[in-house]
Amino acid sequence: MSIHKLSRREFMSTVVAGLFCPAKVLTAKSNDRVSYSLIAGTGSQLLDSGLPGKTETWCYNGQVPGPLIRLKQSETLSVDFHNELAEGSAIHWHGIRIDNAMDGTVGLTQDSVLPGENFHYQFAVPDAGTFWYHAHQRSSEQVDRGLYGILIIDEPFPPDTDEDVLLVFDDWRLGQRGLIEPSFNNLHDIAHAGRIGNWLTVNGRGSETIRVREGDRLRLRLVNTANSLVMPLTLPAWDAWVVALDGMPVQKPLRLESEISLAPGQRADLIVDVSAVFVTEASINFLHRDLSIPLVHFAFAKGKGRLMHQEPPYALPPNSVSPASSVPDDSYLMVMKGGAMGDMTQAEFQGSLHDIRTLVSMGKAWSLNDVVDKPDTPILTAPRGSTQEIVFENHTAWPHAMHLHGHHVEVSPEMAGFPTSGVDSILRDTILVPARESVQARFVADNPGKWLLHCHMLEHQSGGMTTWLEVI
Ligand SMILES: [Cu+2]
Repeated sequence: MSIHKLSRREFMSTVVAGLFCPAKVLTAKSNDRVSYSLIAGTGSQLLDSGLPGKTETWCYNGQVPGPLIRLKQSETLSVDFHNELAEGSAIHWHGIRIDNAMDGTVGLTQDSVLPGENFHYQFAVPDAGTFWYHAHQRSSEQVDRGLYGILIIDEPFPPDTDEDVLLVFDDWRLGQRGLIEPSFNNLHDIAHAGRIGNWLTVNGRGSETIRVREGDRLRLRLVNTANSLVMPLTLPAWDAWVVALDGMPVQKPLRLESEISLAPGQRADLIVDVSAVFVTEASINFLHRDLSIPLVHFAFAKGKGRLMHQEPPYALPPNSVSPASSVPDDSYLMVMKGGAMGDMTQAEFQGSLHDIRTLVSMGKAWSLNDVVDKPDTPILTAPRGSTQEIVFENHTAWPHAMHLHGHHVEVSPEMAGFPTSGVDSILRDTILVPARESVQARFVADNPGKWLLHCHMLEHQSGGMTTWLEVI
């Protein structure tokens, strides 16, 4: 199913009023501890699709995205989670270098939080940046239905900007009556590009409008929460720099031309200078085949930006991530196989070898080193403090967005999509491994525990592309 706009209605300010207002979610703030309450349940929301009625969702506190959680670097986040869904769930804090017991991975770090039950998450947030949280049980359906939200960790001294703008991009597969089309985890989606939607939203609605003035310096926080859609986004022809990727500051701001691409789970923080208002229209567009779909509109307001910058922005202060050694202690080759037009003929699943036909009949289509789904034992056991290298060798006809929990990995700027940046390396928690290509990733295994490593195209994860490693 291809992406298309079902209607081209302009953003209406009245839509905002139609959104569910969150219950009082920030329950307390004391010294360095910030408390929130998140309730997973059902909701309904206007997605501006042009189809009648609201879309029924699964969500946190009645809204998609869920409540924005925001605190300062080094503070402690305390979240009372209550599950009012009809099935078990848990919350993963994507990109946070977190205490393992708080990682929210059902079946690896915690038990499922069953209907009616509670779980208390509490952890320090070591890194400033743009992160997100989402369900991590049957993620391909739970996240797609809307169980996600954004987590912003502020720097002690944030960069001097006129506006700090959050833009959360998602795609939805809607049926005729505007309801979420329920064919989750069908084999076609699993074995191809995943569940690609037919309707795009920004911040939970059909489009977003940002008021800007000439001379404004904007910080844009872009987040791709889609199940499987890689999003190439074009920006207006203003001066723009990438200052952070997946929550981690880049060594120096990377000058951006007109486009940035985000794989599922990835984030980018940009500094954009509104240098000219003679253009009557400016927008952020999603590129799909020959379509350029405007999702974010910039509306020009009178006046001048407070800053009127002439100089490029400074780099954000780095988070304290240990640099990987140039010579890794261990190197692990991860061969990725499967999917349509792939060469997987057999693989191990639940301790037995199966041929591809049998695997497909069980909804499995992908393997990592010839193993489908996470094995009983970790693929590697890393001594704490060692530098580990993983070489992702993609033998499939599809790109994969590989996400490691609990750590960020270093990749070369070429492999991160910034070949001419002049920086040594780029830190990410989710790396896009292009079809039939290889990517080397290195990291210091300094966070003890059991960590999932999986494709963040959630249908691929569900179809077998998930494994785990342990840091001891
Ligand atoms: Cu994948």
